Amino acid sequence: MTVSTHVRTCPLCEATCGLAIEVENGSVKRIRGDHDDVFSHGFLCPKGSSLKALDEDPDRVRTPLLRRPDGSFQPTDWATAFALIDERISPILAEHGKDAVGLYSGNPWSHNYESILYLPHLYNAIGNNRFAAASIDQRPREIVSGVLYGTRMSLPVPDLDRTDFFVLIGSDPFESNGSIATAPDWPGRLRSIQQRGGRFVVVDPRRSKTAEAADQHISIVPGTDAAFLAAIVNVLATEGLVKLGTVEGHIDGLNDVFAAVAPFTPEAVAEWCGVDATVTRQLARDLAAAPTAVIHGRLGVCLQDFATLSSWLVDVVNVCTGNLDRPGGSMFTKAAALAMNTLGKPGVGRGVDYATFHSRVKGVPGAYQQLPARCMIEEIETPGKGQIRALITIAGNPVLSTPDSRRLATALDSLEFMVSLDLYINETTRHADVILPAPTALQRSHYDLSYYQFSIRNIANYSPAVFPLGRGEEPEWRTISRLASICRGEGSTADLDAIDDAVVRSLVDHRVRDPFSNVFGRDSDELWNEMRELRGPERMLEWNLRTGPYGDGFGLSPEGLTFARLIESPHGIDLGALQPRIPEMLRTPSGRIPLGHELFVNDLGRLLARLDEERPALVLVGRRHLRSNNSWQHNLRVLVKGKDRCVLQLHPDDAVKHGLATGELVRCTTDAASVEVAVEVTDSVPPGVVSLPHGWGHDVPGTRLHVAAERPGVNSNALATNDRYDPLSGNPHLNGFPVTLERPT
Ligand SMILES: Nc1nc2c(c(=O)[nH]1)N[C@H]1C(S)=C(S)[C@@H](COP(=O)(O)OP(=O)(O)OC[C@H]3O[C@@H](n4cnc5c(=O)[nH]c(N)nc54)[C@H](O)[C@@H]3O)O[C@H]1N2
Ligand SMILES: Nc1nc2c(c(=O)[nH]1)N[C@H]1C(S)=C(S)[C@@H](COP(=O)(O)OP(=O)(O)OC[C@H]3O[C@@H](n4cnc5c(=O)[nH]c(N)nc54)[C@H](O)[C@@H]3O)O[C@H]1N2
Ligand code: SF4
Ligand SMILES: [Mo]
Repeated sequence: MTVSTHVRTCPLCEATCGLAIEVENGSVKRIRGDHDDVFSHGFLCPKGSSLKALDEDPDRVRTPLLRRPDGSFQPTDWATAFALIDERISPILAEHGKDAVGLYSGNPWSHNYESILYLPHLYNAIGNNRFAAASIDQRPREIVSGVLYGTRMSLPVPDLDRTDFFVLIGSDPFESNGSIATAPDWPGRLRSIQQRGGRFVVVDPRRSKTAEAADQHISIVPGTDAAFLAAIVNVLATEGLVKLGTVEGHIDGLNDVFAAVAPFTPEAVAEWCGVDATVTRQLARDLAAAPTAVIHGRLGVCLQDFATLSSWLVDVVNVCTGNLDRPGGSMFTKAAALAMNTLGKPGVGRGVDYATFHSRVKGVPGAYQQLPARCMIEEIETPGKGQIRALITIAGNPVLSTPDSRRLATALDSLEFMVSLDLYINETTRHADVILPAPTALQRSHYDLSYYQFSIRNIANYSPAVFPLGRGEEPEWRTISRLASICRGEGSTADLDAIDDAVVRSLVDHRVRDPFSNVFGRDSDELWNEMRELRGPERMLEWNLRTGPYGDGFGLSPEGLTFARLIESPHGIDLGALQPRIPEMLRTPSGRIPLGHELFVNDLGRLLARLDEERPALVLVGRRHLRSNNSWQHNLRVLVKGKDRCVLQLHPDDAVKHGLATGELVRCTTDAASVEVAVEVTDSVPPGVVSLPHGWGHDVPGTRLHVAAERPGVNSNALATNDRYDPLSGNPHLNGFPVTLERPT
């Protein structure tokens, strides 16, 4: 009997916990937290150990599949699958142009460095119809960061371990393990704030698990956060509490901000937000008085009408209280690899790609080479030049995760061709003509390229694959590279290794000519030769680490980071606590922070006009559960066992009003759809608000999800209409939209 222990970073959520995976005779015996991990010190949640069940799930797709006319799927080999994709996609591109092929990439894409490094190949091979889960998630935050700081991933993170006062708005890390602030063990870190004499406050319509643990819970009316935050800025300005601290000399337009928030007194917005003016005033004063403080906004503020405005106001509050870029406040990570805010000339840049192109049908602004995911429906449905005729999905399940899902499902059926790269035949991939399998996390190496960009400490950690790929299995980077090659018109058999060599070689040639790089002026042949042992994503990682801010610069700083050093450090390398980085990290054209940018200031006018509008009697918000992960881990019995999680929570007053009791079915209706769902009566939601988690509704025919289908739940996004969205980001209102309830007949 051979038992070995492998350590690996968990790729399932943003927390990046270290896992210790015991393998016996070629299969996983158990998975525990890695006590030696430099960041997580042994912490893990129930999802971490579910990687075993995922790897062993008999429903998983293991070979390429072709859809038969009756909707069932037939296994095939890779060469046949790629030849068919070429045969179907190439004529569409030739006849209708690059926009005719759309692409949707989902959340697990961002947890997989292979996909992150190779998706750009596919991006460059198609047109504007590129969509991603970011635009049903953090896109508003990315737009704010792009405009204020000059790069998409300059996302300020709360310095959790050093702050004295933490305000969390629209996030429930006791369930989600935190977001845009990568840190294992959020619950422990939040308790530590209290143990060292600090406080944390949660602003959330629901009394979430996190709110229950907080020193104060402010229950806000869904969708009104922008007005609440504007009122905080108003108090800071009018009570003379503004102090900018170290960023003082770098901010532009502050007076424009103060003028624009003048009408938003706590008294003026109290009724709209459902928050007593004294509470708002006190919070503003507490933020100003605390030795260090930070406010952090997440998903609850990103999936609503004023998502971009709210995300901007979060930064305005942090700036005005002197907490931007100081320890204990809101800081910028300096990631070891691929951090845009470490490349090029420090302190100034070209700005970002926002609103430089718009969607064809509705003219919604694009950002970062992508259009909002909500546009996908109308771009498939609407005839004309630029219509999407073929779609590629990679690691995404938009039929459960984007609004008006039933309409999207119909639109997918109207496509001329669809191909999906995924682990399962699910609600989305069942529409595909070809499904290509992806290896599981245990079968690939890992470096958390995305989440180390906004980690609360600077961390670098590489994990090799636990299991090798089996015969007939392809690494995800090669599959993506092959799809890109087909879309570039190179057929289905091009030499991917030669393409990869050419791409990396051109990166090297380019960087040695960059005067701000640590390899400026070097001989590119020499650098190229030093990487000769590596290929694919590992070589890309080596390149980015060595030329990154902690890199060895190919011998320039012998103590610096290399791929080999990561191999020698299986539990990770802690590069230290966050350090102040302004102005060095700025990449805005002006080299300053345009805080009073008209994009945001003007949107306060739109908000002001809204304050007099009548509000719907009942609105729906989402929630997450610790043992669930968006739409896709519901086929793992170890996670879904126990009581049903997809239930509609409603307040006792609303239950009485509608004559409903826990366990009874209710019909929940919007202008998009009606669903019937079991009710849970609870005062954790306020009157006028119901809560239903997303990612359920596993009862559609043609999927292969046997466990999930036993307790399918309902699809909350079938209820969301595609027409309600934040005009600045295109993010849909998946929280806070109106619903009506009735007893089913
Ligand atoms: N109402 C409502 N809707 C929401 C949200 C909400 O809070 N409320 N949250 C939004 C958010 S934050 C997000 S990020 C999106 C998520 O939206 P999506 O990314 O579209 O959905 P997921 O459920 O994450 O689906 C992931 C898919 O990737 C597959 N997969 C898993 N691992 C891999 C892999 O390694 N390789 C490949 N190729 N495939 C893999 C899974 O089988 C699944 O099909 O949902 C959004 N939708
Ligand atoms: N267990 C688990 N963990 C996950 C995921 C998962 O599905 N399950 N998904 C992962 C992903 S993709 C992401 S992006 C992160 C998200 O992580 P978080 O940002 O923590 O998201 P949620 O847990 O959905 O918490 C959002 C909170 O916003 C509240 N809310 C709703 N509407 C409003 C509003 O109008 N204003 C305010 N202030 N609050 C509102 C909701 O009640 C909810 O408590 O979690 C990640 N981690
Ligand atoms: S908290 Fe996130 S990263 Fe940590 S074990 Fe759970 S799913 Fe994995
Ligand atoms: Mo997300």
